[in-house]
Amino acid sequence: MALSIGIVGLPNVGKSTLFNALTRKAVDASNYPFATIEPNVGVVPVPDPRVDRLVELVKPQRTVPAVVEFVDIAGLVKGANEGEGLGNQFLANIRETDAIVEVVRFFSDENVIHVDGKVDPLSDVETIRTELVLADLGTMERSLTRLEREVKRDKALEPKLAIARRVEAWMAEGHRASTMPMTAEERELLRDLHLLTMKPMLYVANIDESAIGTDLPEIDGVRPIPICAKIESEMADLDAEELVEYLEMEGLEEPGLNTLIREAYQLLGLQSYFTAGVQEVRAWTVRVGAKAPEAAGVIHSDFERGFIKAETISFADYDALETEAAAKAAGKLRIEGKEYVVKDGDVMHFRFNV
Ligand SMILES: Nc1nc2c(ncn2[C@@H]2O[C@H](COP(=O)(O)OP(=O)(O)OP(=O)(O)O)[C@@H](O)[C@H]2O)c(=O)[nH]1
Ligand SMILES: [Mg+2]
Repeated sequence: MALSIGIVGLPNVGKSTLFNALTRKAVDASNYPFATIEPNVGVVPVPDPRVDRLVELVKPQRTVPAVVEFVDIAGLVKGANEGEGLGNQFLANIRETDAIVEVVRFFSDENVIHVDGKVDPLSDVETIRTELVLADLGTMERSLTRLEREVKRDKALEPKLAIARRVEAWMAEGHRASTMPMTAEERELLRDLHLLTMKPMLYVANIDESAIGTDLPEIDGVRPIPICAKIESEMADLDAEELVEYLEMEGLEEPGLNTLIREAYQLLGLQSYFTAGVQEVRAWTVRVGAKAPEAAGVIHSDFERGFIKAETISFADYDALETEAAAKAAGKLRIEGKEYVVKDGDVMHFRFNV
C-alpha cells in the first residue's frame, strides 16, 4: 500500500500549485492497482538515486519506484467546521491518509489574495489547527455516541471509550490529538477513529523566490520545509539536464519536492529496500525496525507467511561489487533469517514456502 499524504491549508496558499508540480512527475498509475486516481489524487515516485544505480547495473525490463500518494483538497477557512467555504466537505477525503502536509503562505504577492487580508504564517497555522481540531471534535462526538452504545454489550471496549473521552476533553481545549500524552496501546485504540489531528504533520513554507536560503521561524517547534511552489512548478517541466542548470542558477541542491518526500518518509519512520532482478528492479516501503518477514509481506502476504530466509546484499556492497555474483564471491551476500532487522537500502531476495 502506498504511503498517502493529504495537503491542507488556507485557500490560495499554493496547495494545488505544489500538487500539480508533484504530480507532473506522476508514475503510470496503471502499475498500481490500489490507486483509483481521481483528479485530486496523484501517485508520485519517491526520488532515489540508488534505484537509478541498480537499474544501471541490472538493466531490468522494468523499474518500479516506491511511491507516495498525495491528495489535494480545497482550502480551509475560519468556520469551515460550520460549513463555511468548501473545505470541510473535503476533509473526508483525507481522513484515511497516513500524514498531513500543511502548506503555509510565506510568499508576498499582492496579485494573490490572502483570505485574511495579510500574510501572517503563524496566525494561518492557528486557524488551520482550530479547524482540524473542530472537525475532529465533530467526528469524536459521533464516535462517542456509538461507543457508549456498544460498550453496554461489549465490556472489552471500555479502555477504548476511556481514551476516546480523554482525547475529546484534550481537543476541546484546542490541542491536536497527537500532542496528548498517551501510551502506544492507547494510540492504537484510537487508530480507527481516523482523527485528522492524530496524524503526523509536516509544514511546507511556500516562500518567495527571493527568500530561498533565508531562515524561517519554527512552527510547532519544528522548522518548516521551505519550498517555492512557483519555482517547483517550473522545475517539474524541465528535463534532467535543464534541471541541473536551473538548480545551480537558483542555488538549490535539489528540488524542494524531493526534500518534502524524503522528510515525509523520515517523519513516518519509513525506509526503502530493493528487489533487483532482470525482470524488475523495484523499491519497496517498509517500517524502520521491521524484520525480514514483515518486509517480505510488503510484496505479498504469502512471502511473510511462508518466509524461510532472505538473501541480502547491502546497497553499498552492491554498488561497489556491481553484480550479485561478485557480491556472493566476496562473501557479501548474507543469508538472513526471521529475526533480521531490515536496513535502509538492503537489496533482498526472499525464499519462501507456502
Ligand atoms: N508569487 C507566488 N504565487 C504563488 C506561489 N504559489 C502559488 N501562487 C499563486 O497563488 C494562487 C493560488 O495558488 P493555488 O495553488 O491555486 O492555491 P490553493 O492553495 O490550491 O488554493 P485553493 O485550492 O483555493 O485552496 C495562484 O495564482 C498561484 O499562481 C508562489 O510560490 N509564489
Ligand atoms: Mg487548490
